[in-house]
Amino acid sequence: MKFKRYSGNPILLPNPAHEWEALNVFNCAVICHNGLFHMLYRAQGLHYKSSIGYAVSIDGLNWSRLDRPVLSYGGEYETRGVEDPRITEIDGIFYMTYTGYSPHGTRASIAQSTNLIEWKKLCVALPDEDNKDHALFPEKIKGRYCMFHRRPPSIWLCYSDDLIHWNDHQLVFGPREDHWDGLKVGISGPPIKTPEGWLLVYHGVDARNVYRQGLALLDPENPAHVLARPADWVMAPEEPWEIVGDVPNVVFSCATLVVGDELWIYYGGADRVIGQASCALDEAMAFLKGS
Ligand code: BMA
Repeated sequence: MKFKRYSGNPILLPNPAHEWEALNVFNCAVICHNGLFHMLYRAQGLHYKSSIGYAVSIDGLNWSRLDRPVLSYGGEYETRGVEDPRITEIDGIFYMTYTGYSPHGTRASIAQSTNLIEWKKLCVALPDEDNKDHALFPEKIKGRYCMFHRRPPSIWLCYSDDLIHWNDHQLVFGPREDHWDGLKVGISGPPIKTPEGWLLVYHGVDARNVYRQGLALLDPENPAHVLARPADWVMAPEEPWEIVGDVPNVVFSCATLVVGDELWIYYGGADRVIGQASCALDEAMAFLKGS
């Protein structure tokens, strides 16, 4: 099973008219709300500091963007940028998990919004460690908030009562030696709840630094327990703009969503542009169950 790319890819390009997004637009979150697709995307100017831009769409393929970032870097843990947004709606509030980058390293940070444009920074969720690739589950599990994160080279999760203090860390899964995901793994977009369990799209990095996308299925009650993880990937860099860009050979997603009976992802191509790809949801589930 492989993801199919939208024929009009890439769907978003750097915009030389705006300094802050002149060089690269790439890893983005996308969420459907009130009949519109909302995108929060990572943008870089020539200084390589990232901020987060906003775009809106009726069909998820043709986008209009704001002329200014909606989240900018600032504060001790993000002096070098805010990166790789992922969005989860919980009880009517939107939470953006993003990476704060500074001389301290990378920090798993959270902001919140009620309208997807005005964002308030909430906390550095894991202040004492280099961490990234974190995303909230869309609902509480056994009464607590749950969040994926990445302690290199593996995917972890943890729990919280208040979204600020996080504990009970558990390993979900790590790299598989000599595979496409042999060096590092991290989640892509937030997980999707299905009757069979949590459907997770994740990225794997191999020994040649190629970033691909894969699928996993996790226990609905205890998502640290892996129910299925097929051996093969579902998407690898193939298009010229996925192979050549700012960082070569990268398809990197921060957005997983269900649209009708399809599973959609949005992804950064070679850390320079944004693309969309999809598959039938029942094909993804059959691929997981057959593994
Ligand atoms: C990862 C993240 C992503 C990036 C990828 C490839 O570590 O920093 O933002 O897309 O590397 O460069």
